Amino acid sequence: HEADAFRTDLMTITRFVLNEQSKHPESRGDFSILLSHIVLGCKFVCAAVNKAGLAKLIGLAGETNVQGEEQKKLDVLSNEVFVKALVSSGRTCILVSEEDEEAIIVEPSKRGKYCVVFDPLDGSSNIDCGVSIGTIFGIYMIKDGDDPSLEDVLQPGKNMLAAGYCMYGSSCTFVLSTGSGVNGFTLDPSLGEFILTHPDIKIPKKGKIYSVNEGNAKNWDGPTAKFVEKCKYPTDGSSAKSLRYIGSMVADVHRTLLYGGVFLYPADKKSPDGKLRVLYEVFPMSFLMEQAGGQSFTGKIRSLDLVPKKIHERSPIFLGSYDDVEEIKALYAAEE
Ligand code: AHM
Ligand code: MG
Repeated sequence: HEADAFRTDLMTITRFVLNEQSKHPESRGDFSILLSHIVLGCKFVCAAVNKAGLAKLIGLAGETNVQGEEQKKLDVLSNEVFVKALVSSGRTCILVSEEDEEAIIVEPSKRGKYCVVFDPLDGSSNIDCGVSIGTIFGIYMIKDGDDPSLEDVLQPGKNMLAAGYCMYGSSCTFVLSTGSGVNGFTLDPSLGEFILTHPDIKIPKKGKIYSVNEGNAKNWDGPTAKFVEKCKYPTDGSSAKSLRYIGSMVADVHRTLLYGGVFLYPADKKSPDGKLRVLYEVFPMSFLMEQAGGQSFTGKIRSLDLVPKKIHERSPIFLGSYDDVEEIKALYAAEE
């Protein structure tokens, strides 16, 4: 039986990626190697997050990161682990991390053809109270192999080869797309391996949940305000949506992917570009959403069509179930 097969014929993430790779005879395994280093980083962070309360790892590191936020020890640690894991893979040439103001150009002897953009530990406000946090990443391929430059990462999200996230929640879940669907893996702590538990994830076409920081409502623009009003007081006879908001993008997007609905971090009068960062938050999550059959919209265009000018650029984002995002698009179109 299928259930039995699952239990005794374990599809680890390594086996899964090697299988995918064998469909491309020209591939030399570089992507699998890169991914195994990302997975190692996630396992390390998962262990650190689980021990944080005990080990007193949490608390201020006494530094301020590039966005002027207080940096927690776990953020610093996670960033160091990912940078070292990515450089030592020998498969990367340029790295952009939320925690580093400048892009990291990998030294020539350790260079490969991949560019990785990542947020090593997202959801910083949830660290100290033990609520879900996560790592987000996106992968591009360098244009000119010998000379990595910022241009290699200042590309629209649709040029990404792969994207994913790891959620450190009630279980540790790794969600990945290499451009042919979305698959979810759960860490079996006794094996130290991610096992395929959510094959070919598809987001419901329409959802019953909306997810937004409503504390910002007084500063929203017309279409965002109208959409949220419609979620609460639908005028088409449908039932009202439920509100769920964790304040960790990975957890809010993960729930949206599995249960359907919409997650939004819109523009507001105080932050006309919203809060979330294009390269390592908006793009990877938009890539996954589209691969799962959903949509992602900036309020103006398809999110993956954005062309970032700066590595830490921000953008408003509306993502989730296809039909729900259609409604948001219609409200913005009516505004024009
Ligand atoms: P961070 O990089 O400081 O962790 O901020 C990003 C997080 C996202 O995970 C989340 O979606 C958002 O900030 C929540 O913001 P807010 O607290 O304004 O609702
Ligand atoms: Mg972040």
